[in-house]
Amino acid sequence: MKRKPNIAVVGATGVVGSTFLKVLEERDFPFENIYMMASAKSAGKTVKFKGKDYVVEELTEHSFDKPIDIALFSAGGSTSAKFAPIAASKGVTVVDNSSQWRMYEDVPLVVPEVNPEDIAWNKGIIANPNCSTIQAMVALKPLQDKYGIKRVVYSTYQAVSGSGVKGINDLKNGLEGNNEDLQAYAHPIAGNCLPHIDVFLDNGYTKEEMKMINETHKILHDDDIKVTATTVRVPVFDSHSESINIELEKPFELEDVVECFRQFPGLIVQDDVENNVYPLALDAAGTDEVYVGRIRRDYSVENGINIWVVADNIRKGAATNAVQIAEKLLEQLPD
Ligand code: 3JN
Repeated sequence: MKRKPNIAVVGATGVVGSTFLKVLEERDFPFENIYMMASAKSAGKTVKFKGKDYVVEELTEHSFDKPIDIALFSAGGSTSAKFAPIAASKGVTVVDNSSQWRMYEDVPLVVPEVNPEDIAWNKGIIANPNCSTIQAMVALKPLQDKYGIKRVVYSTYQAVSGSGVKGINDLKNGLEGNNEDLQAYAHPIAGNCLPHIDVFLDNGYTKEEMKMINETHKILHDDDIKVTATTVRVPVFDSHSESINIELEKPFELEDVVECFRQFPGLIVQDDVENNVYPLALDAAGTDEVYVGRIRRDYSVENGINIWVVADNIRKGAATNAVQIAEKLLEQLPD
């Protein structure tokens, strides 16, 4: 790379936005200028980055009049709907964490370990997938490459941090015995499992479930894979866990599957059941990798395999994935 980019963080004061800053700092992301932006409500607050205080500016139609190369957005779908096209029209490449643009045909949906080649055809907006999709993709891609995938069944166990501060508050309050005044959920989350993430759709699925199904097809470039999902909120603060049942196209040896997981970037095998070793939400929290374990044959179908996949939903499931996309963009930055 020849010069350092100017970057903007949109939604800098939110749960994902503040993790953008943490991850950019940890990875020593190169930059010339960095601009912190948020809605009028949060404008004027200060955020710390690399030991310096930055005043958050209000996001407006003119925010991208100054030269900015890359903008990381995590400010919700309606903000992205309005401001990402404005930014893109001014030459900014937007990496957007919301679902707003994910299924648009001219918007790449990218997990850098899985389909980095899709970044090349962006037209100014690149979408970050849903957190539950991202970690599943990192585990499924090596299987798709080696054996082909016929069908996938997702069952998720999702942390309350996926619902932002309100979800975290509902669990904290519930653990203290206060299940009144719920902020995020229709029922108490402490001591409970809620098979209800995002809104219900006419087909009986939740929006979260349909995101996983549709995004899987787009990222793996194969609409013929049969996919179904049940997404469940559990009383865990950080990291999503997923049971994934996969029917492969070709027969396999279990040890070869484990080996192809071991070889895949960003994926760590934790599978030693004799010593009670398997991926755990508490261990994954605060890290950037995806963990896979409980790797075993599914004897109920031909060429079936069951796995357990865990990752930090705010880091790999959101901020880290977006920053990894931005790192790939650096390679294409013009002089
Ligand atoms: O609930 C979770 O664990 C993940 C939540 C994701 C989410 C929450 C509100 C709005 C999304 C998303 O990333 O799909 C959105 C959205 O942008 O639609």
